[in-house]
Amino acid sequence: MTITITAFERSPDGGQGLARDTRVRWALEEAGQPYDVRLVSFAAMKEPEHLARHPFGQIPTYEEGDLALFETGAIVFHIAQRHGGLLPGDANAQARALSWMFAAVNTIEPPILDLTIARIHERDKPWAEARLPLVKDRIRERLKQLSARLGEADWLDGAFSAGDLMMVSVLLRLRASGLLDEYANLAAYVARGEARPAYKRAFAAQLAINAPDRARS
Ligand code: GTB
Repeated sequence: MTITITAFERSPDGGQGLARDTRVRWALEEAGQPYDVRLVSFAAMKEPEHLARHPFGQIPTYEEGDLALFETGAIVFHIAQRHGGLLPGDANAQARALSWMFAAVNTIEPPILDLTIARIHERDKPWAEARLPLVKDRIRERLKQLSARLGEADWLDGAFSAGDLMMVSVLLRLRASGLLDEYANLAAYVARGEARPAYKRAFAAQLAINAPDRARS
């Protein structure tokens, strides 16, 4: 059955792979599943046709036959359950991978999003500059804990899993801030994720849409 995902017609990041379709593409590449992409404009995302797929008018979405999904955590988990390559065989290890997926979107991603909000959406507020150190320290607190747990390991719990895919995808957004580089093992962890052939294919696919000139060179 054909899998179709949605992605930005033009991502604001110009192809840096930061929009969340990249993590879905990555999961599909790890699972060896071909997929089609329906590109949507910001205006089209708020139209009834897209809202039927995504109640919040966002990307990415996932369609397969009569199944339509939204939320990247749910989409990646669905792909991981249906196909090999993203979850361990042991039931307890699977449950732990799910914990890491939730940790990525529920514990690590919120303070990172707060930094985007502070830097971009609230930058004109009179208190924006004063708030920034607090926002960064909240991120540091989580990174310190995550760094301690990862230690010298390659991945969070044994072999690479959907938990790592989600965590690396979330941490990637921090690179420009410099915060990731304060934790050498986390920076190396993210680089390890990016070095995976499946990630490279996912990145190249979104780059071909968002910066076709760079993708060709
Ligand atoms: N919780 C949802 C999920 O995980 O699926 C969040 C989905 C989401 O935030 N989607 C964003 C969206 O559709 C795109 S990824 N935004 C449009 C809207 O809400 O109207 C967020 C994103 C966008 C752009 C960049 N960038 O350019 O750097 C990075 C991340």
